[in-house]
Amino acid sequence: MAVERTLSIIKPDAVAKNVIGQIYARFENAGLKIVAAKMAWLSAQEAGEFYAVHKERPFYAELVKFMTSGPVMIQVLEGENAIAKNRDLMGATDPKKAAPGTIRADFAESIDANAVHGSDGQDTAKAEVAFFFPAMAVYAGR
Ligand code: RTP
Ligand code: MG
Repeated sequence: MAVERTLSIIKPDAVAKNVIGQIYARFENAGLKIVAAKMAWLSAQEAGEFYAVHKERPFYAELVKFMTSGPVMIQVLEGENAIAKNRDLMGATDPKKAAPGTIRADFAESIDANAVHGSDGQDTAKAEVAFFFPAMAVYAGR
C-alpha cells in the first residue's frame, strides 16, 4: 500500500467546540502523521475557491458562509492509505448517517456543520494540499 498525503480541515464548529486535540489524537492513533498544519480564518474568496467543485450546488453559499464563520485548523496527514483512512475516521457527510465512533458521529451537529473536511481522492488530495501548502507540491510522488 502506498504512503499518501491528504488534506484535512477541522471546521469552525469543531474548533469552537474545543476538540482540535481530540481529533488530532484520532489521526495519531490511526497512524496518520501531521506533516503540515496552520490555523486560519478563511476569506470568502479562499473558501469559495476551495469548494469551487460545488459552485452549482444549492448548498454552496451556505457552505462558504459556514467555512468563514470562524477559524479553521488545516493539516496535511501522511500515512499508508491516508486518503481513505481519513475518510473512514471522519464518517459520512451527514452526522446522522455517520457510523458510531467516527469524528462526525461524535462531534458534528448537522450536514452543514459537520466538523471536518477530508480530500476524497488522489487528485483532489494533491490539489488541496497544494492549495493551502504550495511549497509541499515540490515533493514529488505524494
Ligand atoms: P467535505 O468535502 O467537507 O470533506 O465533505 P464531504 O466530502 O463528506 O461532502 P461533499 O459532498 O464534498 O460536500 C461538501 C460539504 O458541503 C456540505 N453539504 N451539504 N445540504 C446538503 O445536501 C449538503 N451536501 C453537502 C457538507 O457540509 C459537506 O461537508
Ligand atoms: Mg468533499
